[in-house]
Amino acid sequence: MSTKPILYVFGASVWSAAAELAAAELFSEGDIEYKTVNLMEGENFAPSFIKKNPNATLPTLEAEGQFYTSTLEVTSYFVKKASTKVKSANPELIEILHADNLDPNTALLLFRDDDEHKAKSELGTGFLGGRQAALEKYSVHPEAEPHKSFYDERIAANGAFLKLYQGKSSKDEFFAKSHSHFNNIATFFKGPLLSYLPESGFIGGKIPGEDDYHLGAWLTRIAASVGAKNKDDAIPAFEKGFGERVPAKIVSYWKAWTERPSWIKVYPELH
Ligand SMILES: N[C@@H](CCC(=O)N[C@@H](CS)C(=O)NCC(=O)O)C(=O)O
Ligand SMILES: *[C@@H]1O[C@H](CO)[C@@H](O)[C@H](O)[C@H]1NC(C)=O
Repeated sequence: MSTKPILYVFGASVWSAAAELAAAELFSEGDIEYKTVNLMEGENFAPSFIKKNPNATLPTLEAEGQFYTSTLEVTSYFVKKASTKVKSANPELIEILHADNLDPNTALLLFRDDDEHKAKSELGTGFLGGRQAALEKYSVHPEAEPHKSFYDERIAANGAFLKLYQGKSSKDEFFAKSHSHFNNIATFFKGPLLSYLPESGFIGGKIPGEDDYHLGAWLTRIAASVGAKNKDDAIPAFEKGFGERVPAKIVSYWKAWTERPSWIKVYPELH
């Protein structure tokens, strides 16, 4: 790459981890500059960041005077620029993994009953509260003016979710939504996912391809959201969470990823 690209990341972000896996697989330490955008503190809502990515999401890549504003755009750019050739993405699988019904961020924040609400309360109120404070702070900056509808929408949506987490609104509807989200993930995990997975190695073959960066990050977040704390307790956590023996293809895929230096680098902790 002619000039050094800047990858905007956050340690606990699932999609930023997908881009980081790609970067670690395809480039050497020092080829890319990393800048942290603290999502817990809503730094992504700074008007200066919205200028880079109008959706205010991570990952974001700044390279050769351009901004790449989604996970797929970022990983595709990396794959195109890398000297190692890897299998490019299957658009169908990418669309599935990024669809709302399997959203890994919702997987982390959902709660299906009062016990789960209680267990996630600190995480939820911390994250949503940090975002709300940032939205309110940034929305009154002079540079925020052109983005008024951006801030209004997010203040309303994030504010409603925060109220729910704080126990200030009825939780019944969210319990139901959480059940259905959890079931969508369990269903995909036990069924359709298997049709994309190889018997061994990666979708990309012996080494991860572009799909694998997305799926590796998605699967790691799902492991974390069913309670896994490290690579070794993920399979039992899936089993407990989804109530069935974990398919051999998933066991093999999990092992393949978690042995790789890239995964070990990106995941000092599961998230
Ligand atoms: N479809 C987007 C989703 C990215 C996304 O949701 N990123 C999360 C972190 S994993 C984020 O930045 N959330 C901040 C926000 O939505 O305010 C992509 O593929 O890049
Ligand atoms: C923002 O997100 C929407 C919905 O996910 C997407 O269609 C659009 O392309 C995104 N815009 C940018 C600049 O990434």
